[in-house]
Amino acid sequence: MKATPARLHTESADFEAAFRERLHWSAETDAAIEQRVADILADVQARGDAAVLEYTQRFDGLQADSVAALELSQAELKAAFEALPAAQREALEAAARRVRKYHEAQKKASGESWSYRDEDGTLLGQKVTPLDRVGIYVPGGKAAYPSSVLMNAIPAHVAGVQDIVMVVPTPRGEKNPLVLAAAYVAGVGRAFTLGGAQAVAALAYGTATVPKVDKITGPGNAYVASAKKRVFGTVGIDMIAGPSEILVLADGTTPPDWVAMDLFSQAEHDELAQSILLCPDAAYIDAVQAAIDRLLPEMPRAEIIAKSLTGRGALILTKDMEEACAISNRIAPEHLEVSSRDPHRWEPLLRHAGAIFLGAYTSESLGDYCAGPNHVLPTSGTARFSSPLGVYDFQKRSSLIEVSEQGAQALGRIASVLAHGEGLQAHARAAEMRLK
Ligand code: HSO
Ligand code: ZN
Repeated sequence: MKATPARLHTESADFEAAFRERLHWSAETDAAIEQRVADILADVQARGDAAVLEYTQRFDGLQADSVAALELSQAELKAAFEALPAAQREALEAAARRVRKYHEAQKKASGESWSYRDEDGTLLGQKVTPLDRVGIYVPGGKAAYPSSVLMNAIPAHVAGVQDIVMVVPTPRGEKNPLVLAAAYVAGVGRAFTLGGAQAVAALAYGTATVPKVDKITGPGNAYVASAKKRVFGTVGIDMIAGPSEILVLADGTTPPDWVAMDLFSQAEHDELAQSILLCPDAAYIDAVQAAIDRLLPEMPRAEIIAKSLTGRGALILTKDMEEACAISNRIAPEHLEVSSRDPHRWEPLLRHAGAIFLGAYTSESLGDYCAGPNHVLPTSGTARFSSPLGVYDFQKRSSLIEVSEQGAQALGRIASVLAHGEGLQAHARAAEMRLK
């Protein structure tokens, strides 16, 4: 089996066309899926638990007498944690500690209320409050990631969310012990073995058993993504994530094997994942391709990696590191590794990326599990306008305004003029009545 990413050279005449062709990504929606999801949402909204139970039996082959019987108790989550091998228990706890510490710092830096007073005593500010209740969707099936349980639940917990409700599809009732254990470690309050559009519907509308939440976060398949889009507005959602991506910006000083394995690490997620290398050194690009050829046969997921690298991967030769940074900004990757001896020289040039990993030792994989920052990141170029999942996704802000008697004089005159300009008499008089 061969993994042959496209070889591109910025100086060649067809670079622009080849580059655009490689980068092109359409999150095309399948009309049949859209229709089925719309039907499921309407059905759950109308019939509640009964509909949820039927879909769970039909799609997950999971039989139960009631939705209540599909709830996992705290005791079961705890038991799953306690039954793990010590190494897994300790790794989960160590990861959780680091993720918690990072998000606590994030809350301190940008998630606290603030206010100031004008000279006339008027108080203005912003009050930050956590959401009351959030739903976390955890995929089951081929991509069941305990680390994602931590990455969703911990920031919610740090934000101060009281009720964290997890749903996880559990085909034929086969539970993933690490997922249950991660839920325990992360402080998930309630958990249900439900999945698909029916689980999203249950969280968005509420049923007799599943509590209605204020926001739903977490990745899922095409049905889940479509359901999240449709319930947006009834509840909040985090983002619609596409396949994973990594871009390595290399100056040629990192061992090529390290870079090859980092490219593999995202490619192994999904045949549609995208791994790209940008480098000004042609010999180094050859060395990375040689490492790919040598290491691929060792990989259990070689087939997925080969499809991803050959179908969507690219090794791009640039004029220099400056040009590599400029191209990286055009791509706005989910994960950006600056594999350089001098990463801080390039970091100021990098503007669009979900997460930036500096230096040869900062494998993206460490960020996926335990460095501390969130691994739920904007994909498909959306890092141009959006941010990692964070404490702020589980908070909201209210403006605070307290106008003093003196402040009402100055503000009243301004408001009155503008209100008359808009032809809104009641507005004008409300302001004028408070003038002395
Ligand atoms: N790289 C994935 C997250 C993940 N990796 C979970 C391993 N487990 C998306 O950022
Ligand atoms: Zn990953």
